[in-house]
Amino acid sequence: MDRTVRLIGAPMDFGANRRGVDMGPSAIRYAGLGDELEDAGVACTDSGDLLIPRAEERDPDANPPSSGEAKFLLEIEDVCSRLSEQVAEALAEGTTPLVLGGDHSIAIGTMGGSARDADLGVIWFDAHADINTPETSPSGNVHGMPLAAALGRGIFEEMPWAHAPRVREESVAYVGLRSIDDRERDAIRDSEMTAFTMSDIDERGITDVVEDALAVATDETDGVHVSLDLDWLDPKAAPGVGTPVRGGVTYREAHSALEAVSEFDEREGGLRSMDVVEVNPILDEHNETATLATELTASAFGKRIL
Ligand code: HAR
Ligand code: MN
Ligand code: MN
Ligand code: MN
Repeated sequence: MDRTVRLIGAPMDFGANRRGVDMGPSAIRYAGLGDELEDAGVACTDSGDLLIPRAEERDPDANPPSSGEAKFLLEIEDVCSRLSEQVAEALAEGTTPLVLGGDHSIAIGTMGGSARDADLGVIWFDAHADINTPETSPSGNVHGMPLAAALGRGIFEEMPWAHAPRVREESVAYVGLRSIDDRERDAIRDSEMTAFTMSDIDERGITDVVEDALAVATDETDGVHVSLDLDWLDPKAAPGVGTPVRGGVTYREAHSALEAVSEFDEREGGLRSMDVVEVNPILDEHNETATLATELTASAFGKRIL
């Protein structure tokens, strides 16, 4: 396939509690992402990193009262608005945007840009549901909110930079959930989203689950956004993340899942954008998690053993 992937670095950690994910884009590039993608048979260009202020210079609580308890929401709005422009531009130029995080709040910008001119399905590979709103969040950390933002839930409905009207609940599928807040559980149950937990993967196997998730995300959409949070994996495979949760997918399951994404894409097309988030080099061991992020991304874009 003639595809050019455009890397966009978003070294932002405003959405997370623990510092360090701002180094994710460097660590992932250093692990050889460009070469891996070329091995996968796609061309690769790099737009470099978005310029992001240091958290030390900012006040997490400088938000207008209308934004509730979400920390650094003004900064996140600024970064995600700029990211959304770059993602839309990459697509308009015929390339596939691949955004390197950064914490998961950057996905607000990626989905916003990717859904600007298309009905967008979403596959959310994550231990967490990321469906809190500023009203429900137990932490105030926006990396626990990006799906709620894109779907325009709660006060995000009033925030055009966050709400992506062309992402519909029916087109969102979670894969691998295992850490959900009570109010998130209620939100998922009351929604049209599809959620596959780790138990579903235990019972049915990863390939079947991912096929179903792809069916959800491609039904009556123009393309799919894949959001890969590295804490989706078991911490044994991916130690370099800020919020590890035991009982995640294995190295092999993760590869199978992303290979299934690319096989589907080869058959039917539709992989429109991707982000790779929550790699924390400070907590990592010898850049293992960044290397894994790189390998999994290459699998998603078609790298095969044989
Ligand atoms: N649900 C918790 C909260 O809202 C923890 C959230 C997030 N951590 C992540 N997201 N890494 O995937 O604070
Ligand atoms: Mn997440
Ligand atoms: Mn997570
Ligand atoms: Mn909506």
